[in-house]
Amino acid sequence: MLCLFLLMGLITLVLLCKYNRNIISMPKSSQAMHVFYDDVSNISSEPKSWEESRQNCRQKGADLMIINSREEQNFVNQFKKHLWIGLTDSETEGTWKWVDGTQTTTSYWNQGNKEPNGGTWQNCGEIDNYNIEDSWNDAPCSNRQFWICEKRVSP
Ligand SMILES: [Ca+2]
Ligand SMILES: [Ca+2]
Ligand SMILES: [Ca+2]
Repeated sequence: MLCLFLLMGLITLVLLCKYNRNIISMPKSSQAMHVFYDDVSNISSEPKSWEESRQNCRQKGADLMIINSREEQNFVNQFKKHLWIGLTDSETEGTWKWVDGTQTTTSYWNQGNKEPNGGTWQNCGEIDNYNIEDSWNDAPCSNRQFWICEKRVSP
């Protein structure tokens, strides 16, 4: 158990050194270890469409962020930016899936704005109204904005 703990610590350290510039944080109670890439404050990056954002994540061996918990939801809200997340209903209108192919179980749509409300012309999920806890909005996938990647590094 102690060895496993030390090993995970070492892996974290190595990753922190390797990706220092892009790593922002890891929610502590995540069951697996996750690395989040910050393309929010990266000056060299420009706003991208959902698909281009996803490609950028995949180039880093990651993917657009999948929000699995209230903790991750709060984490992403704290950037106070409009951000693409790994959520889309492009395949079947109204069926929201994560980039790993799973359907949403827990969701944080902005109920006040009656999201998702965009029908077939809004098929990608974003963090929109970050000042309230439930901040998801469906938006046109071609909109250009920043994004957040998540990489799972658990064994
Ligand atoms: Ca996640
Ligand atoms: Ca839609
Ligand atoms: Ca919408």
